[in-house]
Amino acid sequence: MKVIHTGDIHLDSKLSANLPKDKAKERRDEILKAFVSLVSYAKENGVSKILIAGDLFDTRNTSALARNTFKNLLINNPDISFYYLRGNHDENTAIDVLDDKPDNLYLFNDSWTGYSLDKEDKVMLYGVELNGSNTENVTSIFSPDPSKINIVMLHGQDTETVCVEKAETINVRAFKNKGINYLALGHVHAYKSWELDAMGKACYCGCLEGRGFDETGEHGFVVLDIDEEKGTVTDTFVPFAKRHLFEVNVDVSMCDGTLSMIEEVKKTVKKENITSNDLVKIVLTGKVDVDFEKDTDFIRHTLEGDYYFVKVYDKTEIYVDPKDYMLDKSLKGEFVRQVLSSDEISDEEKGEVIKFGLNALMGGKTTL
Ligand SMILES: [Mn+2]
Repeated sequence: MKVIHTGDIHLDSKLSANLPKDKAKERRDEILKAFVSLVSYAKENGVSKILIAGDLFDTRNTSALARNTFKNLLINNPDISFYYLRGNHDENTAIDVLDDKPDNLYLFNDSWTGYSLDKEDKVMLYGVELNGSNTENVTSIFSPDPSKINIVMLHGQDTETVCVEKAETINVRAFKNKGINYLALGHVHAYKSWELDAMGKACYCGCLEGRGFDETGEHGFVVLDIDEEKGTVTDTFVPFAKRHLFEVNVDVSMCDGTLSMIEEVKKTVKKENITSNDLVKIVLTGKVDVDFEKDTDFIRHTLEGDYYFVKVYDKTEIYVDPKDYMLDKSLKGEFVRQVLSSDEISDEEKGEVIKFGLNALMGGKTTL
């Protein structure tokens, strides 16, 4: 039996943090298309069950397009069973399809629910939707039949992976030695798989498509090949994302202006395996002179034809050599010396303050 483990699809994500309106809409459509393609993959590859480990939708306000697409995928694929465990982003979105819930949609609630995945009851799927009050004792009361193949689905943050977003915590260690063959987890958006104990594995399937630059790397889903006779579960990650996100640091300390920065950026970016379908965030780093000429818009405009989306983020620091101003008796010298010796301005801010101050003293235009 073949089973897909997916999750964190976040249909209808706004995606407006980086992308302009038209591209955000295009990416939203691509994420929905990725889910449609996943179901086609299941059909073409003899996968009869799809486990959705939470966060199918991004917010409570889902579009009619996303809701209807999900519902029609269920109706049009009666031979595939969908097991949908709601995550912290799903809220009541599943209820939209519940009025006339298709027979092949299986849901979970805040106490343990078990489904038999095969006719002989050899393969079991268990899941519980975690919330503030049940998280503590769900593990202690859980004891599956060790003679069966046991898959457990949960959505939450394992105690060993750092994640910024708030979610229910899963003490993965407490699931050790309980006869679990595969712990299908959702919430962490990067694929991660590790040994749960001597017999089982734990795995975050990650999201289908990266959305922001905190979701770089490969994305896809996991296919479980379950041998009911031998009692084994083999898990394989299937890369599936149409586009990838890259964050590339470029040290421009040795550059002498915008044009040479572009050369340096191109040289650095070339070392990565980035295609024209991808989204790239260039982070300029290093130390540059006060009067260094740089135009990040020009860098972006030069590169943007080569990729789906380019963002240039300037993290360079301004280098000021106090020796250059030590003997300078002018107002400029006095200003630089005062800023450098100030306890009220942080070292990181000093460069910027000097840059704007000198610019103003020299009669240049200053935009804060
Ligand atoms: Mn998520």
